Amino acid sequence: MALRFMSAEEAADFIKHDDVVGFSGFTPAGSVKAIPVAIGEKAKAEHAKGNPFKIGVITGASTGDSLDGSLARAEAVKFRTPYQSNNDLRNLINAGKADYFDTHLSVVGQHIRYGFLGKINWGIIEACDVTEQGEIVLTTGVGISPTICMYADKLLIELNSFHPKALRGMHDLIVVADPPNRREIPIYKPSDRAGKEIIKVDPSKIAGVVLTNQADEVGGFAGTDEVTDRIGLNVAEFLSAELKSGRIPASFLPLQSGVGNIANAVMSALGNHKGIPDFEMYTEVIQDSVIDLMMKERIRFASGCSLTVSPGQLKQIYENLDFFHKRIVLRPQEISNSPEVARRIGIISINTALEADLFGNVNSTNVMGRKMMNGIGGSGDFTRNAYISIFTCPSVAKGGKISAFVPMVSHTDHSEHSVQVIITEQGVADLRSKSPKAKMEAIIENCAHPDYREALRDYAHLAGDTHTPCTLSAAFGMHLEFEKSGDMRNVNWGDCFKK
Ligand code: 0RQ
Repeated sequence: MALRFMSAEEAADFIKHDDVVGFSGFTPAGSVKAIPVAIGEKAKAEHAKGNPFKIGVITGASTGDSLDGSLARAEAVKFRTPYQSNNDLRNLINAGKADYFDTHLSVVGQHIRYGFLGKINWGIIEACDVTEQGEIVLTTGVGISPTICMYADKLLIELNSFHPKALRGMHDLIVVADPPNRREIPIYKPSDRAGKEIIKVDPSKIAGVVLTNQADEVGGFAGTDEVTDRIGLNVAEFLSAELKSGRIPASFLPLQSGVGNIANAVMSALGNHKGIPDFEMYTEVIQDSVIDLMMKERIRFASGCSLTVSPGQLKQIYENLDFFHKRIVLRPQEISNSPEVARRIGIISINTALEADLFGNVNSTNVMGRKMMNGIGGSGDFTRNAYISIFTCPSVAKGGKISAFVPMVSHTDHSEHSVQVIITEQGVADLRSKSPKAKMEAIIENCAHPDYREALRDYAHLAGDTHTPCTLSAAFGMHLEFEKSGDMRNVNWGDCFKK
C-alpha cells in the first residue's frame, strides 16, 4: 500500500479536540517535532475562534520543546503522563491548567494495554525508515512506541532523514504478553537481545507520513563543579570499597544512572576511578558521559531506552555506527526499566533526590510537597529492585537556604525501605541494616551540610527516644521556616516543639 506523504499541517488536521495521542520518544531523543508544532498552531487557531481544543498526551518520558513546549504554550494539553521536564509544561501543570499524572515509566505500556488510559486515537511516531509493508525503524528513543503502534487507532509517521536508516539493528523491541499469559523476559545480561529490530503494523493504519530533517532537541549539560565532582568521587569510592569487601562480585554489576548534571558527573567519576573495573550499563537514558566512556573502552556495553546525547556526540556515533552497534541496544521502557530484569541481573541504581528525610525517605518530584519538578521517571523502577540503591544530591540547594535533609520529606517517591545509600558532597550514609535512629545519625553526620547539622541533631534529640523519632508539630518546621523567612537556617525548634 502506497505511503501518503503530507505536510505537518495536513497531518495535524487529523487531530481533533479531546483526542488522546500517544507520542514516540523518550527524553528529546526520538520525539516527534514537526507535527506537534502544527498541532499547537491548530490549537491556537481554534482557541482564537472560541473553540475548545485540548488533547490527552501520552509519551515515553520527557520530550523536546517542539512537543511539550509547543502544546503547553498553546494550552492544548488536557492531560499529560508520565515524566516531563519542559519549563512551559511544568508551569501549566503547576498552575492547574493541565492534569498531570506521574507514574513509573516501566508501567506506561502495560497500562495502555490494560485499558487504564482509555482509548488511544492517534499514534505519532518518529522513524528513520518506513516501508509500504508497514515496517517502521525507530530513531534514538524507543519509549512506548511499540505499544502505541499496536493500540492507537491510526498512525502518523515523521520520517526524519537526520537519522540514518543504518540505525536499524540498534533496537530490540519486545511487547510482553499480558497476564495471565506473561512469561519471563529472557534477558540475563545487558547485551542479550530478545526482540525485533523493527515495528510491523498493518500499512492501512498509517494515515500519513511527514518528511523532516531535524536533530533531537537535546540540551547540553552545565559542566561539573566542585560539588558534583565531589559527589561523583564519593560514589566511586563507595562502590570501590564495596567491591574490595566482596559485597559486590569481583566482575562488578551493571549500573543504572539517572539523568541530569549530577548523574553526568557521577558517570565521569566512575570512569576515572582506578578501583572501578570496566563495566556495563542497564539503564534508561544513555547520556554523553556514557558515550565518552564507551570510546575509552571503560563501558563495555549499554542497554537503554534512549540515546539522549548532544548533537556533536550523536555525529560521532553516526560516523562510527559499526563500533556502537556492537555496544548499544535500545529497548522499550517496559524492558529497559523492567523490575524483573533489574532484580535478576542485580543493577546498582544511582538516582537523584530533591530532598531526603532523616530516615531515608526520598522526594524526587515535588518541591515543598506541591510544586511538580519533573516526575519520578524510572527512578522507582530501578531503586525498588536494585542490588544496591543509591541516591545522590548536593547537601543544600538555593545557595544554602534549603537543606536537602529535613526531618520529614514533604512528598515521598522512594520509601526508606527501598533507599539503601545516600551520597552527597559531604560523604556517604550507608543505611543498610540500620534502625531508624542509626539512619538519622548516619545522615546527619555524613551527608547533611555542616550549616544544618546542629539543627538536625537538636531535632533528633527533641523528637524523643522512640523507635522512629518524630514530632509531628516540628516535622515540617524547616519547610515552614523556608516559606516564612526564605532560609531554613533560621529554624527555631523551640517554637515548633512548644505547639
Ligand atoms: O534548580 O537550577 O533553578 O537552582 O532543583 O537540581 O541539583 O541541578 O540536579 O539536574 O540532577 O535534577 C531530582 C530534579 C535533580 C532530577 C532532579 C533545585 C535546584 C535546581 C535541579 P535551579 P540539580 P539535577 C531518569 C530518572 C527524578 C526522576 C529520576 C529528577 C534543580 O534528577 O527529575 O531520577 N529526578 N529519573 O536548586 C527546592 C529542594 C531542591 C531544589 C534541588 N530540596 N527544594 N529546589 N532543587 N533540591 C529520568 C527519566 O526517567 C527520563
